[in-house]
Amino acid sequence: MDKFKIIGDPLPNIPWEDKPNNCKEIVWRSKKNPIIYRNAIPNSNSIFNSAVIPFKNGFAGVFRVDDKSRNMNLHVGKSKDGINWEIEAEPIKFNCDDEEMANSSYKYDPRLLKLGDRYYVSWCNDYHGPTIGLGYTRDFNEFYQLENVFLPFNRNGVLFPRKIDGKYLMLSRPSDNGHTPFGDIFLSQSPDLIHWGEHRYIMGTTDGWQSTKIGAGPVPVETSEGWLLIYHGVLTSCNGYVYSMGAAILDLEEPWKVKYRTKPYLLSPQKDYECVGDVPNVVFPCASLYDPATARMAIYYGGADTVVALAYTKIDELIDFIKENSLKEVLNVN
Ligand code: BMA
Repeated sequence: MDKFKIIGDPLPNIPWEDKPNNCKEIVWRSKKNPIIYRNAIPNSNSIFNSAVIPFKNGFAGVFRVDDKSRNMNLHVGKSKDGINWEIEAEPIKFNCDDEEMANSSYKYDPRLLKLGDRYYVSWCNDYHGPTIGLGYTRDFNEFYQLENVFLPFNRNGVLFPRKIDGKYLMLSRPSDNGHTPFGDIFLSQSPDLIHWGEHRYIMGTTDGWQSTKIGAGPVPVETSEGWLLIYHGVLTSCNGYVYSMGAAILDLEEPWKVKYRTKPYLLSPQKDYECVGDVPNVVFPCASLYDPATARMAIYYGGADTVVALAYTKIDELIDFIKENSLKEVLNVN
């Protein structure tokens, strides 16, 4: 794969299924979907919107588990192949100096990222309303919780995989205390992962599938064309919100500048496990694995707030698709 440069460690054991011959889509679903069912552990009501990452010779993950009392919490999972997962029955207990922060009444929608020898988890954390929680682990055994990143209300906090200009970067979507009927993606910067500022607007809603709100999905992927950002977009139908998946390419050095952004969605709720569940019509991407040598990418997404599903794409073909199918009127570079 030498058309574009994709930055990242080799991942020859990435889960993969070739695109079916009759498939014309740029992103295609796993035939094994859903890969995690709602009742995969004894007390789970649902398992969805979860994050995975290469770990040792296989994979580790932080999973959103809503239990049968409908508490939302984070659980560790391990897998040899990225498809069959063993999820721990008990939620993660974070080591944390601040008791109130540690005992937040809910944690959900995790993202995962490796920086140095630490695996960072960001999630939506209750602190007098939803905001962005941040913690790390080195071994998926002991977890440490840091200060909340922002004031409430905020969701969809996603870190960048490297510093830019000496600063850590995080995407987020300021929101309200409920099922927010608005939402744009912003970026914030920090010298130390504690103090955040220099906030920049990245992009907002447009029309169709992304007309109500948008939010960052998996950790962005660095390529020679810019940062590849997969995100979710929401429209409001007569039946409620509909969550689909799209993608954008952000400027490498100034990622608040949007170079391209898909007009059509890449994946929308169409299969029964995306349309039927606790919250119908939700496709919600939270993580991706990729192999730079082959450009293969596996995207993990929640289906209908109930199950975890998997889809695939080729990064080089996806970048071409985003460029060819980009919105023109709302970009802020070129
Ligand atoms: C958002 C979050 C997500 C969820 C989505 C659809 O506000 O709660 O976890 O997938 O709504 O219900």
